[in-house]
Amino acid sequence: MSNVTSIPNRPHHDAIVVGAGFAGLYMLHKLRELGLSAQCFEGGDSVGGTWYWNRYPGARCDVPSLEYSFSFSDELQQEWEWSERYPAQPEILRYLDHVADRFDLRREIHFNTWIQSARFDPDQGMWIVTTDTGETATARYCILATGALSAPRKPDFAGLDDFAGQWYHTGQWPHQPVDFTGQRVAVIGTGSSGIQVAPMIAAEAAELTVFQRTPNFSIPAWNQPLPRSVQDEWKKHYPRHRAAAKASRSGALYDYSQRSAFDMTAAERQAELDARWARGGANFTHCFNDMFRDKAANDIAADYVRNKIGSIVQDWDKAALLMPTDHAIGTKRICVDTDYYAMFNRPNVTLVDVRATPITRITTTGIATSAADHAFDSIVFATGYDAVTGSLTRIDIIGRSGVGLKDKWRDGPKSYLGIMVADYPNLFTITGPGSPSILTNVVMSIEQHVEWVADCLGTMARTGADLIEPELAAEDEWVAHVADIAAQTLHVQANSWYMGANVPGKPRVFLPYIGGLGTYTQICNEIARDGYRGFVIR
Ligand code: NA7
Repeated sequence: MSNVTSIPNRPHHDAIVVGAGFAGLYMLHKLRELGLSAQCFEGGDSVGGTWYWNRYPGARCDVPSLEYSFSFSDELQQEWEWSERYPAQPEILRYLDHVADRFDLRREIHFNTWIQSARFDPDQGMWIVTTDTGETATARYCILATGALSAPRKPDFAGLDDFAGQWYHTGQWPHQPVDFTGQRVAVIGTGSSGIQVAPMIAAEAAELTVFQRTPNFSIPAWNQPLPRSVQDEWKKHYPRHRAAAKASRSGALYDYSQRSAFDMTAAERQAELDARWARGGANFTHCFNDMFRDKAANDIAADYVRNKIGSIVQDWDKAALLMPTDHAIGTKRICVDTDYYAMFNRPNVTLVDVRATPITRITTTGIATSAADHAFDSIVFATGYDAVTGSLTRIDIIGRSGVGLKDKWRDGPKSYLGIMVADYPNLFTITGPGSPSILTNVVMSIEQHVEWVADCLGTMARTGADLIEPELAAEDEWVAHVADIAAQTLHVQANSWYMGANVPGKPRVFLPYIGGLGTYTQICNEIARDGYRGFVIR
């Protein structure tokens, strides 16, 4: 890619792709199939996206390996061997490296390069992007494959610069292994990342202190080596399994109960919950079909998990602190763990309730709360992400009328189908806000989006069109629909990152589409079949 100082009359590329994780890699592959030239920009020095950055000990996907993988190439899904029920970060990264090599995608990726701005030039009908390395590139289409959980929330604690020890964010973990042996370590945050990293550190460090503001519900993973027979069976029936996953709510073959909690006897409910706990994983939250609409049904499952916490954690005060009571189970992202609750039985693990005694500052020697000073050698921030929108709004994106996307989204993201934004022609967001994205097995959602975008670009090429943009009315209608269906669930009552509640000042809007991947896919396909209803194509 050469530096472009003056903008040529025609685009340098047909498409610019931002990000080389699951979404960017598949997008590049599809663009090549369409015969379109593409340049991908990636901030890391290799592919992987979220799985490139999240290298913390214990990082593991909570969707089973056989499902959290591409389905677009049968050769790929047949040849790749998964080793565990749930894939650990290094294995996912190896898989994505393999995908990049197998489909020869690296030659179109510009690594170590962050996109700083993207501006649509209405006169030339092209996107002009600038990078942190001072380059400019132009393209007809700009495709943001920037990830939903890829903008880490920078720890905003006073005094951090004064800390004499080492500190880490789970989402920006060093490439070299970190040795906590003999150290006093703090973990701040008890979402999925904190719950995964803490038991690993507890096993290594002299002392671990977990700073918890809000307890989360966590279900055991019961992770294990993947039996040969299971892998073979899946590979034999992949087409059937994939079709079922794509038509499902979550893009994964969970066992969705068809029964209301109140159509079951107490004994049946207990048996259902026992079976789901024994099986482990996120499937637990699909135990009743009214789980997310009826608080009383949800309470039954939540009580079950609270009782489990009480039975695992020996110290009653700790157990009580670990029991979530402020939200319905599953309305904040459910966590899936290995030995998280049992870890609190170790003599070297302490739990600090920072809801009762907030962190006031980081000191040179550790962490000060309103109640005490704690000394540490290392601090691990597992404090999460500016989810779904953060990776988009940190780029200065300017549309046709000169309005920044950040300004347009001041009161919450507005997008048609989570794919395109009115006034931002030829700009596509893969798994953007208003699409099922993070509520699903995101690889299936990514494939659906990439294929829809590729079909759209193919149609445009065939018909000689070179500009597509959603109508404002279609966008408004979609945004209202996304909000309406979310309002029918308990999810909107939780202070979750789904709601933007974890980022101070972020508007409280339920970010993903909760109608399910299968339904969403049907809607997208109908819209395309209707001549891209709600879009203007020129
Ligand atoms: P999450 O789920 O957003 O968790 C972040 C945690 O950090 C959560 O427990 C927060 O408490 C806590 N937090 C954030 N800021 C603070 C401050 N200032 N003080 C104390 N505690 C704080 O992020 P994860 O990385 O764990 O997981 C993100 C997703 O990645 C996950 O859901 C999976 O989909 C994969 P809070 O709940 O806000 O009180």
